[in-house]
Amino acid sequence: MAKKIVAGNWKMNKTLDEALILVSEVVNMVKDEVTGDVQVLLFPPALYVSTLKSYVKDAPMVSIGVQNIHQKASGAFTGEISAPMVKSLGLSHVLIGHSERREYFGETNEQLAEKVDIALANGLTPIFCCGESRDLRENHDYIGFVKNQLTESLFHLTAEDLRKIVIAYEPIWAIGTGLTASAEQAQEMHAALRGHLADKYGKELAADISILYGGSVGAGNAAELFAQPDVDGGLVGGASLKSRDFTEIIKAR
Ligand code: G2H
Repeated sequence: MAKKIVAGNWKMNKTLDEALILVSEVVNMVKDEVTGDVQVLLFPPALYVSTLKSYVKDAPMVSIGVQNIHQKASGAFTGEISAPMVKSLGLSHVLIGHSERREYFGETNEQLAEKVDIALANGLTPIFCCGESRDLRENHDYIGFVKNQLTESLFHLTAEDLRKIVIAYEPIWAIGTGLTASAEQAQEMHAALRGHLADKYGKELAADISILYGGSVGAGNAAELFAQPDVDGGLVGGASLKSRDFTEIIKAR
């Protein structure tokens, strides 16, 4: 059975003071209002993770991660952060292959396979992001395209390692646009991806992989999306910057 996860991707938003207010509010609301089995992940800007980590220590449901890592362990890569650095902070999760990284920083499936490997080698859980553009959705084999993202970046893994991956399906046309995939569109892709995992790794393992939906998830649409049988939670951008909205989304899982 796949674990329920709601993750907040803060992207490049919030000053430190604003981040401290947001994390405090989220932790308090989660402690007061969220019951049951759900993992809450926060992905603030990397500059803040050490500070923010101490704010979540009393909320076992909440963990902090980073939005990206470099594929090498160390070296002359100005401005980058590595998996061993993230591990050394005691953090557990990393976003890999968000569409904004793919689009603005030219990250390829091959490079993302290396990032997945170094994350796993350092005990980090990759949240592997995938998804198609609007053109692909309207004119091409969009399901085949997203399946191929998994094939090229994940299918070299052993079953034991694949089990440690979380997948986030984020149709690019729905990211930050206010357009959300309908619950049916999300379910169609999630079921196809789970089937793709099952073909390679077996049904049982595929059923245990959390597949999150991302793309304009909000307090108003989360419940319907999360009610789909193959949607195991969400990766939330804009709405994760508002503590009340984010908490309502967590409660909807
Ligand atoms: C997709 C999502 C979070 P938003 O990028 O990763 O952002 O919810 O703002 O569409």
